[in-house]
Amino acid sequence: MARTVYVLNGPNLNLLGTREPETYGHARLADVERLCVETAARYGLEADCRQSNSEGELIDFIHEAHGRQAAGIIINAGGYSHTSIALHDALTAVKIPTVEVHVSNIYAREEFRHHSFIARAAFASLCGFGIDGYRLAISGLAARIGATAKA
Ligand code: CA2
Repeated sequence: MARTVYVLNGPNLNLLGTREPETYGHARLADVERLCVETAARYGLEADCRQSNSEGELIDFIHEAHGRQAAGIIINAGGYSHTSIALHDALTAVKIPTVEVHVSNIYAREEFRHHSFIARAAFASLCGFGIDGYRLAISGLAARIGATAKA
């Protein structure tokens, strides 16, 4: 069974924990990635975490996930969530079970954040749980693909 879960973080998420703590909290991207690695391991999965500020590189990561027969994708596409048909198309093309995550509650924020192109290509979306959303997303993905928690 495929075991690798790609955890993709998009533009500006490398700044997590350094600015706007009232919106994004105090945890840093390194904390997110540690949480993902630990959560994935509970289900016998391996989290391969990537961050890019470039739309094209995020698309390349999605293609790479396909090439490596990844078990799933967790994606926070940041601002590209609201603009990128290209990311939507890449996720739709590879047909890998995908969960969308947002740290903040995008529906409690500006109108322009209320629509996500990623949501249409994902089987689930989570927002507003802070970085715990990544843990919940991996647990939900594990349930979806039949990966059970190890003792
Ligand atoms: O809530 C989320 O996770 C977002 O995907 C974050 C994006 C935003 O454009 C989306 O609407 C919602 C922005 C990421 C910027 O991250 C920063 C973190 C700390 C300081 C500055 C930016």
